[in-house]
This record gives sequence, structure tokens and C-alpha cells, in this order.
Amino acid sequence: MVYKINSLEDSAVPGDGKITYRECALALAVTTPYAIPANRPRYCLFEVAGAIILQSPAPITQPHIYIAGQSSPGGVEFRLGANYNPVDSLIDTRAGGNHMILRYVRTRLGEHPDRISNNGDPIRLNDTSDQIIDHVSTMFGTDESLNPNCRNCTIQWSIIGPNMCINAGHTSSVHCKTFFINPGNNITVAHNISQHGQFRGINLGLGIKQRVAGTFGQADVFNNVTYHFTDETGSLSDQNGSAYVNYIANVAFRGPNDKPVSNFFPAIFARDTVDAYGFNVYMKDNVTQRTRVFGAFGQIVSDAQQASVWFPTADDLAKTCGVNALGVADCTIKGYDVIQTSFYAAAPGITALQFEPWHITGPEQAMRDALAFAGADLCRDGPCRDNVDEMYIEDIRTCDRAPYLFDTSFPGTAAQAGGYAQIMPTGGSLQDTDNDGMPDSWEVRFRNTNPNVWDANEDADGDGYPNIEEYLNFLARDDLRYAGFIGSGLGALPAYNCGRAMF
Ligand SMILES: [Ca+2]
Ligand SMILES: [Ca+2]
Ligand SMILES: [Ca+2]
Ligand SMILES: [Ca+2]
Repeated sequence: MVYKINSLEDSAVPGDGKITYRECALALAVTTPYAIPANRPRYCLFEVAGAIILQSPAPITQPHIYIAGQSSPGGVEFRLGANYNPVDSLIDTRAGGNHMILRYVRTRLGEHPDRISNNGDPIRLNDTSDQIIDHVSTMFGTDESLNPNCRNCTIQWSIIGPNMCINAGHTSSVHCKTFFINPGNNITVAHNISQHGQFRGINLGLGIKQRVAGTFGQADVFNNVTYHFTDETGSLSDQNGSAYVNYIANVAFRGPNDKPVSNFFPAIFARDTVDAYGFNVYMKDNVTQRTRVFGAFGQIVSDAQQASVWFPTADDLAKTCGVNALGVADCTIKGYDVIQTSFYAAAPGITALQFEPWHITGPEQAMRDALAFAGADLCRDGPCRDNVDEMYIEDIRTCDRAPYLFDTSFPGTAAQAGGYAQIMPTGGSLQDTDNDGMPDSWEVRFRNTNPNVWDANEDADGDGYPNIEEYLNFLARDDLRYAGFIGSGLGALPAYNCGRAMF
């Protein structure tokens, strides 16, 4: 089904002529302006641009949904409404809401000091599987800005954080924790920017929530950028199972206030006392506050990759074991020896790389690409990176030059963090005679589809992608991006470690 969202309102009346985000998210029936039956796989397209302000939860429990922000003439931004009480997430899959694709939207929650809640996540994946988050700008969370609990999921090309950190509505007066995967398995985290926080730059607690012996999880973490985490750029724990992680060619740079004490990429927490979990951590080409790579950012030296890792307590170091082919701790491998620089870490059942090798660049180009392309940067009528993302990208590009963003304190309000997007619509809806989501002009231009026949679900060229996804992927320029896009980012980069001393 294709919901052509024609109203920014947060309403759900089947016959009012308005098709809303809530109706698409909840898979509700619509009768006018055209009929959509309830509880079906669906595409959420946007004929409007601007803020969608949610006044109550809109949980995605019906599986198979593609939320396509790239169809909007100018872009959409999800925000927390003043009547949303108790506060919960904005975009949220749960209770069977598997198979979501979320692309090219902004999710900026904002402060809610009048409604204390520990659930203020702009995006939460709540024990769901098969999820793609691509080119999303997710910020201003009061719990995390991105909080996935998912299996078989990809988080890529997104801008994550900052949170609303100070007296913003969390039970803690200071809660500045950006990105936490807890738990997860078979996850790719690539080409993202995670920025400006105290804790949880990229934190991983792999496995499953209801922990049992032999539980494990894998994550591939490559070509990401983190900037300005004062206390914890990343962590990896065994709180949910054995961890297989590949950290490849990431860039983690200091901000103005970063403290060296606990700030590693990652800190390894071995707190399991029952289930004999272990670690296999492959690290290659990561440029961090403590590691340099020959040839990247003008470096003439390479540091041992193990130098970026830390064990918070002597107990963590002592309890950290390797892991065998069954996912069970192997304590013949101990401590720093779980960090290895030779072999791709593959969880039981994983027999091949979980990525295309050419999708990974060196760290310097990875930073250039993320700065050039991350976030909700495309709309129906062309590039549309908003004022908020522009500000943060510029801040990273110049991060070795004052004035520094959040030099003295992290933000407590959206206003202190650059405000919301100022979205200007670039046009109205396009003629789409058959209401299949593909405009007449596109259907005529490419001739594989018929502008007078509802043929969104057909696959005219037989490549496995239905026609409507051909249209949406065309808007997202996928044809360019996955051949000649990775590695093509241009623009200025800061000096190594933003010009600040190594920890
Ligand atoms: Ca309606
Ligand atoms: Ca059409
Ligand atoms: Ca058609
Ligand atoms: Ca096709």
C-alpha cells in the first residue's frame, strides 16, 4: 500500500481527506482521498514538508514499512508535541514491527522538563528485526538520541546527537548519553556521525535481553566519526552475551572538554558473572584520541590499535576472556589479547564478511564522506541538508578552531542546540493519476510503469525491487551512491584529533 502523506497533522480520521504519518505508521485504514485497507505492508511517502509534531506514541507494530523522507518536497522533521504525555519515543518499532526502512527524515525530540520520563528517544527499536536506518538526523533525545534493540539491522549515514542533556526531562538532572545498542545481533553501524555528549558515543551491548548461556551478538562498526564525548566515546560490554565486533577505519576525535580518564574507543566492560561470555574484537585502521594511522591526517606513525581500548577496572581486565567458535568464553585468551588486528571477527553461523570490502575506505576519507553525505541530505527536489545539520557539520570541519560548540556546557533545550529545522517546501504534490506514489512525470519518463495503472508493487525490470522502490531509490540516488559515492566526499577536514593533544 502507498500512503501519500498530504498533511503534517498528527491525526487519524479515515475519511477526512488527510493522509497522515500516524495513519501510515499504525497501518490504519483510509477512505479518502483514496482507499487504503488497514494492516498492510506499506510505503509512507510525503507530499508535504515541515514538522510533524506527535502528540502521543505512534508505535510501529505492523511489519513491513518503508518511511521515505526522500519523497518530501523539502523534508520532514519529527518533534515531540506539548500534549505528548507521558513522553515516549517518536519513531518506534515494537511488538512485531519488523522490517522497517527509515530514510531521510529528521527526528528531533526536544526537552520536556514539565513531563519527566526516561523514555525520550527520538528513535527506538524495541526488540525488532530487519531494520534499516539510513540518512537520518536523530537528535535532541532526553534518554538517548538513538536506542536500538534489534537483530539484522543497519544504521548508516546518520547524524546522531546531541542529546538534551541538562534538566531536559529525564529523571537525572544530567543525562547526556547519545547512542546505545542494547542488545543486538548482526548489526552494521557505518558512515555515521555521533557527536557532543558525555557518555555513549557508540556503545554496544550485544546479545539478547533475556540472557542465557552461549548468547552472542555481532556488530560491524566501520567508517564512523565520533566527536566530543567528554567521558565515554564508546563502550563494549558482555551484559547481554558474547561480543564479536569489527571496528574498522573509524575516526574518534576529541572535543573542547574531553577528559582522558575513562574515555576510550571502546572501554570494555566484562561484568558477566554467570554465563561465561567472551569477546573477539578485530580492530583495524581506527584513528582515535589514542591511535594514529600512518598516512591518515598527515601522520607519519602508526600506533598499536590496542591502545584505543581500556578496561575500566582490574576486574574487567581479569575477567575478559576470548570466545570460541560456539560463542562461549575461552579463557586461554585473556585481557588485551581479545583485541586482535588479524582476522575478521565472525560470530557462530557467520561464514562470510557482512560487508562489501569496497564499502570501507581509509579513515580520512571516511570522515570526508560522512561530513559530505550523512544525515537527511536529500529530498524529492534535490539536496536539502537543513540548517541544523549544516551547523553541526561545519562545527566538526572546524573543530580545531574556536569558538567551540558546547565549550562550557551541554544543551538543555533545543534552542541551545541550534533549534529545529527551518524547512521551506520546494513545491507541492506532483500529479499522480493512479495514486501509486510514482508521479506521472516519472512513470512517463522511464516507461517501465504505466501512469494510469496502480503498479507500485510490480517489478517491471525483474531486479527484485518493486517499481515504487525504484522510484524511491532513484530519489535517494542509490544508483550513484553505491558505485562512485563512497570515497567521493570532498571538503575540509580538521587536523588529527581536532588539533588537540593525544590522550
Ligand atoms: Ca485521515
Ligand atoms: Ca503514478
Ligand atoms: Ca502507475
Ligand atoms: Ca524493479
